Amino acid sequence: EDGYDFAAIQAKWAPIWEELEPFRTSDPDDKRPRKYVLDMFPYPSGDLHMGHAEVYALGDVVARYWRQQGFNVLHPIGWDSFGLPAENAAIKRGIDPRGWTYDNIAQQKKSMKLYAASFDWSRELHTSDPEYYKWNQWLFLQLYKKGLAYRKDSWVNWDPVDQTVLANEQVLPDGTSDRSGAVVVKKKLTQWYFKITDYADRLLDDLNQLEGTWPAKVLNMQRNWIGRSIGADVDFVIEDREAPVSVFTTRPDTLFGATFMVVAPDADLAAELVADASPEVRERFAAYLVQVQNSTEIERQATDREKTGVFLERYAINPANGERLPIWAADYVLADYGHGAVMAVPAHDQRDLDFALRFDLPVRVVVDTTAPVTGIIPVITPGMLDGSEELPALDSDALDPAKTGTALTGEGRLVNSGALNGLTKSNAIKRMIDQLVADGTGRATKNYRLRDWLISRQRYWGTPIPIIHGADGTEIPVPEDQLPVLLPPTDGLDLKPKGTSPLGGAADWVNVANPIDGTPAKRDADTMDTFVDSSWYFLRFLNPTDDTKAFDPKEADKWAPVDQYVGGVEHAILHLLYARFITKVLFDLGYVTFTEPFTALLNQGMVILDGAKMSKSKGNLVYFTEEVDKFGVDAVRLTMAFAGPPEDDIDWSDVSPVGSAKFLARAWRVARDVTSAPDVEWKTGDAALRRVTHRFLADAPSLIESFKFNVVVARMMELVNATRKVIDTGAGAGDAAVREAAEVTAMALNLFAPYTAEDMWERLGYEPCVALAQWRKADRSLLVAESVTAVVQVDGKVRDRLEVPPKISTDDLEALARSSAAVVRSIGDRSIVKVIVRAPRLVSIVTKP
Ligand code: ANZ
Repeated sequence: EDGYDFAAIQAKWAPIWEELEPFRTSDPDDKRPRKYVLDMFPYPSGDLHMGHAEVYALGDVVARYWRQQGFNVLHPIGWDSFGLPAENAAIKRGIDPRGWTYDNIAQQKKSMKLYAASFDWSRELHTSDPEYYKWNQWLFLQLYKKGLAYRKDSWVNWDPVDQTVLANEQVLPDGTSDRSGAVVVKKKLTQWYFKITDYADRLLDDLNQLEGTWPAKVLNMQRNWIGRSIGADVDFVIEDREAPVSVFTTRPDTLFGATFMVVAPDADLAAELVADASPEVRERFAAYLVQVQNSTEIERQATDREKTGVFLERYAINPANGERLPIWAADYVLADYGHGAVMAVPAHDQRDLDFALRFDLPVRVVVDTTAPVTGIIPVITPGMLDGSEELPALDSDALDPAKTGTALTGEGRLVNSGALNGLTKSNAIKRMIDQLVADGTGRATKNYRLRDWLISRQRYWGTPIPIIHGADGTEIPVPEDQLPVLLPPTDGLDLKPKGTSPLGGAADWVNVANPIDGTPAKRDADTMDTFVDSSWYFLRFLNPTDDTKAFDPKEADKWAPVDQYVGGVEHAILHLLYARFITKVLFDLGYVTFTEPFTALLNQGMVILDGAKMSKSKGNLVYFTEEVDKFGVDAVRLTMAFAGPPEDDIDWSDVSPVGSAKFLARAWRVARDVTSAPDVEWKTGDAALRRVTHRFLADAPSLIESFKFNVVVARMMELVNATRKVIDTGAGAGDAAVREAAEVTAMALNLFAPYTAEDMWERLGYEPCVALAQWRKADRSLLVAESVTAVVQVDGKVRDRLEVPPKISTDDLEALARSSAAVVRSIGDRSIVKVIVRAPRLVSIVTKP
């Protein structure tokens, strides 16, 4: 009874909350304003880890806070339960991925409940349930109908040993697989894509709406990923070829400086152009292509790598001046960006210059970067103006890219460029585009780094793609009333990756009658990228058991978009981009009335140990259950909040769950010691303690809203110390201010340490749940400062600062100032001619000798 026992407190309150369900958001007539707080849902691999402990502690502060501010808060949770780890575990142990997944969910759920995040468990969902993935299939069909889901052949990274497609991230810098060690090759496969590139402009422009509520870092990462370039397409006539070849350039102003053309060796164009070359060149090209296909995109774009390439024995005609330009194939040009071909301007592009110097190709300067562009000579000394010093001579060698090896990329004025001569870069770009348009040889265009989203996977544990392939090659969407297309059981299936989907081996499943004419047909055997599942899950939480629609647009109007999204920065690009894309598609289809899914985003840092990311292989794992067993849920949660700004990494070796536990015990003992009754007369209490309490009440909300959780915890520690002082050495445990402080502590501790808070709340004489108690309003009259600083000046110089009551009278303040030792000393034997008093802040004394 006497001591703080976190285990007993947890054991007492967990079942009570389970029964009361205080966080269920279900009353349709609730008139309070709404907040949708969402934490990124977990992938159920094993038990919860410390990263989960952090995100669910921090997201819960926000959810609990808005509830106490009078909002109807939706705070759901579910499981992102399709994916590779389950499948790999299943292959390794010869078990069903279902069993592995749902066992892990059961374990995580148990831990999550113990961890007491304030979730509405009635809305729990699993993306691997047919009730959920049916709607992935529905979503796919909506995109398909709009022409936003399509199939195409594309080059993928292929691991010939594991017989599987690899993501770019799985290919090591030396070109081998991080799984099997085999040299990764490129293979052309037919894959499903979502046409996210159609939304590139909107995905980029709408980021402006998120300025200030999303971390600047994430906005930048999204902008770079989309990577919009403004420029022009220029058409080059190719000798002995009917159709011209277009290139994309951001610098059409440099067209007169183009001295050769480069095409990507792995583009179809290269193969076509080389076909007429000499046998020796054809052979050289073939060998080069193999080498190129064994390198990654990152390697190909590395600037420190010696340039390689093959001359194709073909020529292009420069549309600006009719010059013949040799055409080369080189791997620094990528097949799937722009048109897979570039006009090379070595004087002004470093990659082109490196290439030109390596293969002895001409370099022609067409922008004089020493020329002033604003009409003002940039570097000038007074001596140059009066003629005593000579104007610096231009060292043309020092600027010649062919000699320095450095391309001239800066601003300047055009030279060697016919009608463009003398123009600045931006004017020359405009003039050149006008000319190209007039000649019919080019046009202004935009290009994006963003590629279409490859969504098909040749794996088992995912959502089957709802398409049937007719014998004649037609694609027939599965009629919506036949959804879901259920995953077949794993019995008899070989799940081992082999480049074709394991589902293809389920004969009963894959062979179907064509829904149109009954002829034999086959189901598409690929499954969807699990990022499809998580691209719209925030909408499914609104009515997760509705089997008639993916989500209810009326509920979406009420709740969405998500007011506060919380999760790791590792999802800064793909997940957020995909969710933003799908939201815009749903907007265009008329299902939602907003275009951005997450109004505000909080990224928490990582939990690390001794400065390093935790990982099994490094052996530096801190286990969630061990920490919770040792220190208690509340101490772990409080430690997460107290560790520092949420976006910083938390080094678990630097923080002190022991210290957190001690503070919690201290707070708890305050509630235990209170002897006054709940209906005590507040105004009678210790005035100084009341001021601390009300200042906390006034300050905490804006601190929470700006995510300064650590500061709020520090202020609570201050409050508890002040309370203890009054109990032990002041008015005592029966004082009204002590009760008030204890109640405020319990109420605020609910944000960080819900078990301790609930137990305090009960000891203070209240029914559960403290989480539903409303945030007390600060009594503003108690916030007035006790003293202000008055400045005393003598002849304009500050001579003293006095702490005075804010309501001090003019006369009293003048008297105080005149009696200040520092003032008396500075006046000396001079006489005072004037005293100006502006109570309570200023006294100004003017003297004369
Ligand atoms: C001529 C030129 C002259 C260029 C100059 C740049 C500077 P961003 O900004 O990334 O869009 N390029 C075009 N397609 C390419 C491809 N498939 N692979 C590699 N490089 C490609 O870059 C656009 C520039 O990258 C284009 O402008 C083109 O080189 C090159 F002084 O054209 B530029």
